Amino acid sequence: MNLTIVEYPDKRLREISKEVKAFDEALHNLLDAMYPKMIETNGIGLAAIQVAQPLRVLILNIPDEEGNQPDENLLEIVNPVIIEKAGETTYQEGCLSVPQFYEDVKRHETIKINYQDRHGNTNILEADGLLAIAIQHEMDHLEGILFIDKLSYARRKKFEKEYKRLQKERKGQ
Ligand code: QAP
Ligand code: CO
Repeated sequence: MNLTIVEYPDKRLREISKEVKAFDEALHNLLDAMYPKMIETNGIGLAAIQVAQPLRVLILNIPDEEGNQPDENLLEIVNPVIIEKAGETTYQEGCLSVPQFYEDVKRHETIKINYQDRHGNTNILEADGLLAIAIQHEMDHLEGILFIDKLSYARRKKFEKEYKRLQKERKGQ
């Protein structure tokens, strides 16, 4: 499976992803292809819609204290639902689909989610810190929401201007 990252302003990023009902080889092939793509593009989180697959699937591998992302820290999350949330935290976010732009976004500080693994087994996960932020960011993708949608009007305008400049620079390369 050869995947490419879909980048803003591609409209496919606005699709609402569909619940996974078949925990089959096709799902496993997708997950198996998403992981190397995320690592090779220096990502810590990736939703399936970012590789043009509108399914409620996301993966995460939050770097450890040394900045490493060992394979055993990979989290595969299917059909997630937030069942509890508390607190507030701000973090300077980025996104593989919005390259080279970073801005502060407000999120819940801790969350509890219900989700399924690649085999359809149900799990509960309590998260805080960067993991909680990353899960919320990736779950937004399932609804067609990007972190830039959460910026103030002024910051969004600043983004649009800066992003156009960055795109021109990248084309010129
Ligand atoms: C989502 O983001 C996230 O602009 C994952 O040039 C963001 O992996 C979770 C990336 C913030 C928690 C906090 C972005 C790579 C990677 C770029 C990413 C870029 C190269 C973003
Ligand atoms: Co993203």
